[in-house]
Amino acid sequence: MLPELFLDTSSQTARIWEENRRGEILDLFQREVYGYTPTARPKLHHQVTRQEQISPTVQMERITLTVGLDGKEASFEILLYTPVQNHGKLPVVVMLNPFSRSEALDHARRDAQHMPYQEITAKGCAAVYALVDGLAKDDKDQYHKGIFELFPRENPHSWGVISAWAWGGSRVVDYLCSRDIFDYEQIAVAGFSRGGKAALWCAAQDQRVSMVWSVASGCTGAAVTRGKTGEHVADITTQFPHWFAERYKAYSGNEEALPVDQHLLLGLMAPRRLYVSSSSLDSWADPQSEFKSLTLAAEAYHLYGLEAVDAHCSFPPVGEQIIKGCTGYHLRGGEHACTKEDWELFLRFIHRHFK
Ligand code: GTR
Repeated sequence: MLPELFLDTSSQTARIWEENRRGEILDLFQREVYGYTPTARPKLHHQVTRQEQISPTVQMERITLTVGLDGKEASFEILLYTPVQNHGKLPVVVMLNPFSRSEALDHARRDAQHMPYQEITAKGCAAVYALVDGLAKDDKDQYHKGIFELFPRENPHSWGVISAWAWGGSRVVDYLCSRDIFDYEQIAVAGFSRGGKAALWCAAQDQRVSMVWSVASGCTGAAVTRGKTGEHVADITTQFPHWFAERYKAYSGNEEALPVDQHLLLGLMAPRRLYVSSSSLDSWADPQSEFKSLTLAAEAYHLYGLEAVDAHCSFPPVGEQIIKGCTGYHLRGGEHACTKEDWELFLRFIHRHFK
């Protein structure tokens, strides 16, 4: 049995959702799954380390974002791509990239499957490639350097590395909101795989994010945990003990006891825009369970009288995109990856919703 959006069926309104239930669900995800995000707001500084026009149409800035608290600091880099010709405020797509720095930069150099800035800027948007592993390395023995020196893990409900990357996404939003070239109402956050988990968790907590895209985020990302194929809580917490609150391990082989499931995480996006995509051969992530989660999240959108991909939509064939109201989905043919085809389909969704 999946947990319900509301415990009390007689009180299902957008007001009660916003004032009450939404916060309860968010708290459960913090306490039991991702851990509590620190509430202190350290000072954020930025330094532009490089600025160049990298093509006839694209300007690139390399920026270091640094946070400081009690004499300690942690930094990460972002690559910001803007169209050379730009009229008016720019919508932005932020891609959280938690993979190792050289791998991430290599992707960027190859015109990145992970961040095709030419195509994004050609659509009149800015693109940000956020190298959030600067805050916390994806390594169970090394992760505690960086942001965890400012905010250590102290108890079984303390934050883990997925939360730290998500927190980095919010610091990127802070930075964007300090520059008047961006449209603060049109900020999308995206991520692939472990980055997709972080993107969803960032958007769930930070309502300045107006659109989220998770690519093949799978277990503890978009996919409902109960009944999914492939990766389970036991696998993910054993292989990546640093990703979540320590408490999450208690649900290994005991998923039914979780007070939440991932469709509720997707529901936390309502009434904002939500896009999920999967790869057809990715049984570890489980496309069917990602799609199911999205259709169940529709209930939160319906509270606002908004349309969303719901139980009336069937699981699409490979290559087909479904967009219904505020949410969308596609299933790309192939392996676990984030490809140009994924971006093309997502850019259609952006085009529909951003100016
Ligand atoms: C796998 C992990 C998945 C997914 C993936 C990735 O090893 O089990 O949950 O995050 O890595 O990030 O590529």
